[in-house]
Amino acid sequence: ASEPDTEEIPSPDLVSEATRVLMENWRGLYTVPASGLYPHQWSWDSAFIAVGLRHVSPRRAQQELESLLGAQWADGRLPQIVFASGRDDEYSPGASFWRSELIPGSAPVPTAGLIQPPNHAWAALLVHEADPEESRRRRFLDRAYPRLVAWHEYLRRRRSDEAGLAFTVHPWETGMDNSPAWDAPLAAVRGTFGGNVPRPDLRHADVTERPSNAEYEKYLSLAATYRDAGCDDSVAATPFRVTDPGVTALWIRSELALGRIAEELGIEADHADRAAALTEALEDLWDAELGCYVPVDRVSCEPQRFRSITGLLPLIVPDLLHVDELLGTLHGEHFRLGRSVLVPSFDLTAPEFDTSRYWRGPAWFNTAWVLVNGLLECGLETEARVLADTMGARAVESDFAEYLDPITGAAHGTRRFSWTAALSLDLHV
Ligand code: 9WN
Repeated sequence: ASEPDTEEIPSPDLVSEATRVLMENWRGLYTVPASGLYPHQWSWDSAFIAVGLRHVSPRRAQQELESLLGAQWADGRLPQIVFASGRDDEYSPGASFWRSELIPGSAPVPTAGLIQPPNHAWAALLVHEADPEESRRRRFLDRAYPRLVAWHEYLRRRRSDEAGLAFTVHPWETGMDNSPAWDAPLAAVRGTFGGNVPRPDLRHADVTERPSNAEYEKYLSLAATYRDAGCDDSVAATPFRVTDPGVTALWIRSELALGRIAEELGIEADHADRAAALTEALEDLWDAELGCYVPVDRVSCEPQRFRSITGLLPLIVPDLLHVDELLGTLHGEHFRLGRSVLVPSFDLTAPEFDTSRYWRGPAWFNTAWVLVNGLLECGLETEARVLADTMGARAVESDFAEYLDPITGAAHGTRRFSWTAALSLDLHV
């Protein structure tokens, strides 16, 4: 008798619906994270989106990254947001807050001055691999590589501490805006924005799901301080300075991808050595008692001792020292892999845990995708498949929600969210 055929057949709903979301949110050269709430191009969103878009149109996936790389600053930074013209009232802070055209060395287009996590080189490699012929024909990697190298150089030269780890100067830079891990560093920031906090986001999302006004006061005050220093890292006295394990893990994975890209281009470079040095430095963030990596506040020099999703992302780093303990934490009561919905963004047992407020507990699809890759890195193919399948099912069922209640699976945030569509698609074609 023949073996039962258990091969996963991609769900037609997922593939066609996710493609539709990506087409709806495409703006000619890039994709918005969601129409309404996020009307511009975001940095790490674009990289995640390109990873899914490569299955629909490798050329569009290349353009997605190229348009972001086209907004690179002279110092190599890739900006958190590239602003679409004529949409200044729709998102705050927008182009009229940043006035990037007044800052020497800024991009040729209006952008924010902050950055986001460096997942771009990883995405560029995946986009190339989807259609190497088209990529070579368009000289995609030849053009992207020097810009990606300059981006990593920016992190190394302008944003690294003595240990070689990059620091972020704003919660937005971590991509996990209101994680409880930023509560203490943020509480120590004295500035406020004078109570006049524009919140166009609340036209599109429930007030209980977004960061609070008090947090927004700090966010805007920090951004204004950085902007007023010309976004110059050598002079900006940044009252928020945090080293983050998730940012570091993505940097390492991207540095390794740069190594592969250099090989493809026949360029000799030391990306593997850089990745190894970063991997060693990452171990400084290990917290043995909590069983995960933790961010460190570089102002107070205090580790932020919480179990949060950022501390699990190092699973994507090859040859990690504490992989078994980290897997134990992912499976244990704090995140309950397989028993909670996707992976909660924060420790389920902690008093700060919140089922619906943004990065204080809800489960996100981008971190689930990173962890699928982490499980694969650890050789746990079955577990990776189960998480990937859950992502696909939950994405369709929630109409591609921005994030989910990790206990009930209820949809939260905006819908038809681009990276939810892109990353679920990536795991199902
Ligand atoms: C600020 C776009 C971005 C994501 C972030 C997510 C959220 C912005 C916001 O949306 O942040 O950058 O307005 O809250 O936290 O990860 O890149 O999708």
